[in-house]
Amino acid sequence: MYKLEDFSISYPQIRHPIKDESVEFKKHYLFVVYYFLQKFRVNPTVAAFQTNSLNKALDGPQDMNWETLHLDVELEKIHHVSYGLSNRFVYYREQLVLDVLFFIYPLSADLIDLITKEIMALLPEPHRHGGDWPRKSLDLKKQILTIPEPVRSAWQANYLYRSQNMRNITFTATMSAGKSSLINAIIGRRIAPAKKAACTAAVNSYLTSPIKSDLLNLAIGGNRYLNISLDDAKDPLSNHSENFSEVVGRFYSTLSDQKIQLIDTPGVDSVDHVEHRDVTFDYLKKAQQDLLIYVMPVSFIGSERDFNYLKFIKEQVTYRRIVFIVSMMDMIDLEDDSVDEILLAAKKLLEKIGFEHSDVLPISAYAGLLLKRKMLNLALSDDELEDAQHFTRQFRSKGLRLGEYYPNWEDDGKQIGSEPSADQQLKQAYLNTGLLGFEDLLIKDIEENQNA
Ligand SMILES: Nc1nc2c(ncn2[C@@H]2O[C@H](COP(=O)(O)OP(=O)(O)OP(=O)(O)O)[C@@H](O)[C@H]2O)c(=O)[nH]1
Ligand SMILES: [Mg+2]
Repeated sequence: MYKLEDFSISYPQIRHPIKDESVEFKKHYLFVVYYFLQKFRVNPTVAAFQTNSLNKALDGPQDMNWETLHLDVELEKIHHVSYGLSNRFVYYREQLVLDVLFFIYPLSADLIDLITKEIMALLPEPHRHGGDWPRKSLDLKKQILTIPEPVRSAWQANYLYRSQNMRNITFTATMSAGKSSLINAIIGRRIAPAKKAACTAAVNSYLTSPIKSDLLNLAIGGNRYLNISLDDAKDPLSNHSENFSEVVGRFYSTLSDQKIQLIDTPGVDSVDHVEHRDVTFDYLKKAQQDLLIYVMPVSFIGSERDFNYLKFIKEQVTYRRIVFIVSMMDMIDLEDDSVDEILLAAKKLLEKIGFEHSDVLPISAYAGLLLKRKMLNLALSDDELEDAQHFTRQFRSKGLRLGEYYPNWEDDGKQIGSEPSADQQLKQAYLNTGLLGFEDLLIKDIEENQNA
């Protein structure tokens, strides 16, 4: 069997050297890649997915079903001089070895030699010398990769990612507290469905991918949706009746190189959907949680809803660490409230239940998402642009420097001249939403517990 995590690795979408070759040649080339992937420990379904991701970079034949092709028949064609394919294979042999090795993990020196030898054996007699150049080019331990950019960075990101243990970060709260919105802010994209009414109905995980592609892979029940756009993912993600779903895709985040999954859970106190509570309770009680993020909406600090749910967590859920987030901080009115007072009220409630000396940190996920997207030049609607402008002003006021509440806070926003430039203003406002501080806290936690 395979896990959705297996679909986190696809071929980088670079201009591939064989892109201008004939479709016939590309088909044989891809088949050889597929053949070696499934031969060397990649599950056939995953091998087909990975081969198709390479096919995308090659602009190759449409709708190929690699699993139905036979090596003997294909080799016959490759060796047949009239096809003119052998010469092309000789010419591209090094690239072919690299393409196969990209997907195989873990790679050892012996395995690199073995795969090189087997691929060379497909070539006409005088060209079978493989030698040790692949092993020498791919010294992954020392990170010496004598292959040109941008493939080199893709190799490094791929292997760094695969060498890590998967870390789980679980978000939980009462209904409409802003869990899904906070996850979207970290991802930098609105993947998790979020709205005012009870929304999240299943435990949904969002896994990082080291590959810089905007396409997503989904697993919902027994169904797989591979290489689909965010727009195409929305419907299957919002309308299914499974208790669990997984999404793999690129995060626009300082966390994007970490091997993590953000786990979104349904709000626990919907009167219309009491079953949501059971889905979350079952999930939280099933095993010890790693890092648990409890989200409290600023407008309801000290509410009975939180009191009851927090008591349940204290008594029945085990976790390595819990962090409390006060969300939707853009909604506070600085004339009536101060961040310090709000955090104090939250801490008092927590102490009553027995959560002493906890991290209680403020954030505006919505402002964080918009300002992050603006800084990264990612698309924003007209309304979002207007909100982003508003947040750039709002989050530069003295009373809303939320980033300062996070550990390891550093303000390196040096100002040139007396008036900060538009870029500096945007950056200051972004830091003040608390989102970067929160991502930083998660990274430090992951790094400190890498071997846990
Ligand atoms: N102004 C503002 N609104 C927010 C923020 N975060 C979330 N919201 C809004 O609050 C509502 C609920 O947010 P969700 O992210 O769906 O909350 P949730 O906790 O995932 O809700 P359930 O899945 O139903 O339990 C949505 O309308 C969001 O747009 C924020 O930082 N600022
Ligand atoms: Mg939700």
